[in-house]
Order: sequence, then structure tokens, then C-alpha cells
Amino acid sequence: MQLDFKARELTVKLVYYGPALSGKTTNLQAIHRLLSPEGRGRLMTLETRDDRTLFFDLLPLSFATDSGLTVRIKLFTVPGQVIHNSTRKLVLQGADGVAFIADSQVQEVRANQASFKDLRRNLKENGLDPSKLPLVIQYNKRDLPNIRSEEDIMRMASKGKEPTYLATATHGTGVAETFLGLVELTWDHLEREHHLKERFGLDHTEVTKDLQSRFEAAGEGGGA
Ligand SMILES: Nc1nc2c(ncn2[C@@H]2O[C@H](COP(=O)(O)OP(=O)(O)O)[C@@H](O)[C@H]2O)c(=O)[nH]1
Ligand SMILES: [Mg+2]
Repeated sequence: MQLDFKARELTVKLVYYGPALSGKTTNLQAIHRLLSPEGRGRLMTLETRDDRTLFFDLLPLSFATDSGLTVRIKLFTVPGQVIHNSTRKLVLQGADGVAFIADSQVQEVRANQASFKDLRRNLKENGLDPSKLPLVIQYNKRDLPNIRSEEDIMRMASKGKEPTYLATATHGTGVAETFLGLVELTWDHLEREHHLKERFGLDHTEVTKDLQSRFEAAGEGGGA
């Protein structure tokens, strides 16, 4: 979290992490599409010809709050390919929350595990505590054959503390839910750490409610 007191601006950084081609960029594209335009910045993506993310994607969002502070959310994705570790580490710097986008396909189990380990390592190397950082997990590509069963995923989810979501990002299903879950978890954490209400009169539930209404205003509500 960055606070620019002069500009009355508070900036929160959220990162979509996961193995190559799990659907991180597709999630951001869907968020961009499903949100009403006000306060929604341009989605910047930098891809190579085989539609892999080379550096990162960035979607900036902004909110005017009753406290008088402008809240900005910077939504990043990382490139999943193993060779881009230094970029991933850089993007994770100062992250306030992470959505881990896993690929539901059975043949991707190991790639998910490797990426999850890589996330924990890069968090630690950035001085972030993986056990404290707000984290949600999304199992994407639910439309494909040969995916891990819902029961299987929910059984794993019940062992951890991270909220877990199912999604088909290409259809926009589960995308808003994942994002709202991450935003809510992150703001709860920021409130506990920084006492935003007491210090700035900022109600930490305001941003989540605002976002929810922006998804609804756009008329698709994350469905279909
Ligand atoms: N069938 C299916 N394909 C998906 C889904 N989400 C993403 N994809 C496809 O998977 C490929 C990689 O997605 P992308 O968002 O670029 O992955 P990233 O590397 O994690 O950013 C693209 O061809 C997407 O269209 C999904 O829910 N279902
Ligand atoms: Mg990408």
C-alpha cells in the first residue's frame, strides 16, 4: 500500500500469479470487459506473438471514497514462463494481495504446484510473509475436458485457509467473484494493519461495495 498524503491518494497493488497460460491475462481482460467504464483505466498488455505475456499486464482502477481519499487499485499479472522469474519477482514487490490462477487440467497439476512454490519463494525474497499475505486461489478453465473434479478441489481448499473459486475466464464466469474475494480479503488485512478507518475515515468495505456495483452496472455481473 502506498499513501500519497499530498495528493490524498492511496494505492493498492494486487497481483495475478500462476503458471504459464493458466488464464491470468484472460482474467484481467474479463474484468476490464465486465466493469462499467467510470474509474476504469486502460488495460495494458504486452504479449508476444504466441500470446504469452512477455512482461506483465496492468489494469489501473480508481475510486473516489467518502473519506476524500482517492483509492487506486493497480492490477498486475506476471509472465508464467520459468525463464521470466526476475520479472515475476519484480512485479510481486510491494504486493498487497495475490490471486493464484491455477489451470484445472489434470496434466497441469505439477505446473500449478511448481508455480505455487515459486510464488512463496519470490514473496519471501521480497520480504513478504506468505502466511500473512492475502491470497485467493482460482481454478480456471472449467470448460475443458479432463479437469480436476470440483470435489477434489474443494477437498484441497478445505485444508487451506485461502478462499477458492472456480472459473472459466474466457466466458467471464467466476472472474468477478475471484476479484471481489481478493479485494475484500486485502482490504480487511489493510484495515487491520493500517487502521484506515481511524486514521483517514476510510471504510474498508466501501471499495468492495463500489466494485460490486460497477460489475452489476455493466450488466453482466460476472455470469455467463
Ligand atoms: N478453454 C479455456 N481457455 C482459456 C480459459 N482461460 C484462458 N484460456 C486460454 O488459455 C490461453 C492462455 O491464456 P492467458 O490468459 O494468455 O494465460 P496467461 O499466460 O496466464 O496470461 C489463451 O489461449 C486463453 O484464451 C478458460 O477458462 N477456458
Ligand atoms: Mg499473460
